[in-house]
Amino acid sequence: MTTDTPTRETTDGFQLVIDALKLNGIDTIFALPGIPITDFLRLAQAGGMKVISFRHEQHAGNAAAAAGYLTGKPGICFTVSAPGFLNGLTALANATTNCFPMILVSGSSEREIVDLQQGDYEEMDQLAIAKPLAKAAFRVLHAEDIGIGIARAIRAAVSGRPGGVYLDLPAKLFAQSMDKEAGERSLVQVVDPAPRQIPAPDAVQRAVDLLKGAKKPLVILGKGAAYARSDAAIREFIEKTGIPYLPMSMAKGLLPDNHAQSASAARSYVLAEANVVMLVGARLNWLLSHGKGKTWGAASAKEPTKAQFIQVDISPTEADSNVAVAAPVVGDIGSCIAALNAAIGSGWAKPPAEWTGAIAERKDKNLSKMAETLAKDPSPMSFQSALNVIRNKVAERPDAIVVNEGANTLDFARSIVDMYEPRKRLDVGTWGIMGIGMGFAVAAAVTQGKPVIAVCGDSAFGFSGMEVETICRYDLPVCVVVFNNNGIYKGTDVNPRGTEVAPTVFVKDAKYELLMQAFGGVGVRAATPRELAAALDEAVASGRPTLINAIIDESAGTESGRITSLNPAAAKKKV
Ligand code: ADP
Ligand code: TZD
Ligand code: MG
Repeated sequence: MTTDTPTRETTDGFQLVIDALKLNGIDTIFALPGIPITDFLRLAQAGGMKVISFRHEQHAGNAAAAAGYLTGKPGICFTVSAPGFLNGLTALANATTNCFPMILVSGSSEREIVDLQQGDYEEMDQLAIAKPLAKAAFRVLHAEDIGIGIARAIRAAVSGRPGGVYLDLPAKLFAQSMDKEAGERSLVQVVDPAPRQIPAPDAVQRAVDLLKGAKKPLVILGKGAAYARSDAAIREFIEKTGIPYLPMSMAKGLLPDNHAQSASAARSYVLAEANVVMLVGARLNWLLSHGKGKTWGAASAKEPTKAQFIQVDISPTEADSNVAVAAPVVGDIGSCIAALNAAIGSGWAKPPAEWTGAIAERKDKNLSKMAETLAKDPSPMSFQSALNVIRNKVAERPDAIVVNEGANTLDFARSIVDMYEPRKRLDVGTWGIMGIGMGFAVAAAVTQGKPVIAVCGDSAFGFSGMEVETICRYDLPVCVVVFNNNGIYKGTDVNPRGTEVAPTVFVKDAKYELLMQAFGGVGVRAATPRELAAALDEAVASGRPTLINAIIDESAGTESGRITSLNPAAAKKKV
């Protein structure tokens, strides 16, 4: 005997994850397939999501992190368990370090087996491993909790100080089924995922009072300020107050680098001389010499600067991290800058002409020195003569996104290649990490739909070079320019024993351009600025995946680029 029970429609874990992401406006996934992610990615693609599949999880993760920074929505990366998860973890940790919002979602083995350590396929207690490297880490065990789990992950990634979030999804979860209507009801659309945080009026007033009397004020804009997307308010503040500013590398272009108040070309002077410094979305970490030492005009390395600090940041614990902060302003940068603009009012006196005049004088001197260097045309190319080509292209196409990694290739590009629009420069960030190149380039091309110019040292490029296949597969408008100086920092190191080559030296005259050709893209060797300019023009105009092998003088670099002082042996040798 059979009883006819009405068949109710069901849904499952796969579908619920897709529905939960879509409900929250997430339309792109960066990933690398394998059990149980393969089916998930197929279904996501069939469901209308953009799925970008990589050759190594680290680059999928880096792409998610860059997408998070560029869009303000968490970038999503899916990996398989244990080794796939571990490969993605570097990107998650790097995102957290840089305050980029991303979610690393990894499939995982069954809890019962993992917890008894019975040796499951790709067994690993991933949640425990991810926790110290992520802003937050969650696991979902039941299909009905997928909605709330994804909501929690999104909110954790983008609210307050953004960061990397890990979401552990055991393989069994994907196959769990539940009633379709109940499933739909279980989904959560996150309301106001990154709520504004209004600064206290007395904190704003304290900051304004300090700025008002300052003889030598300076504003430092960091990538937090770029991320905050308060470009107009920040520009209004800078122009209304007349205070000179310094952009940190990823804040370049937040105001155009040729802005009259930019003090970039007088960086050492303003850091050593400023008496009131306002940090906006920038930490006083190693990139700013911790606010101590000769960089800041102090007598010795450990001595803090005499300057007083105002720090505008969403994280209340950032103030006093390295030196005393006289006026912390805690809140989101948009709200803080709006409050500061209001508090300043109309009768604001601009900084003394002595200060701005002294800066202008140094700027002029340094800029004309740079112009002289850029005008030279040595053979083989110097970093500067090659970067002058990139500089001209970005001036012509300010909408292009520049990705930058390497040591000398990074340091020279940062000062030579001016940026004109916000969030157009992506680089090695807080860790100075190599290997972000192709992941960041893919994310920039996919999410912004603009030309991407990835300026990479030959060593740096090697970390993610296989992703040129990904760039060709998706036919992305990415032009990779490999600064080929035959090695790490330079190609001239010699092994004193005369056996194998020195550890920093690569195969001489390597034909990197063939890598792009291998997958159907354009590969060009460029030995002169003219050849480089022609290839770059063509690449940007055509939008075709291109790799330019730019031949740089192998003896031109310095060890560790501009951070030689952090490298005790090299600093001693003064190389
Ligand atoms: P940089 O390397 O450019 O100096 P950092 O990464 O050191 O920049 O600093 C970024 C800072 O910006 C972090 O302290 C972070 O808390 C802060 N931040 C990020 N987003 C916001 C925001 N929307 N509002 C306020 N502060 C923010
Ligand atoms: N590994 C990782 C992940 N990050 C790092 N920063 C390093 C190693 C050490 N490192 C640097 O700090 S720069 C660099 C390495 C290996 C490469 C420099 O060589 P390059 O650039 O060819 O990329 P230049 O132009 O030759 O200086
Ligand atoms: Mg090199």
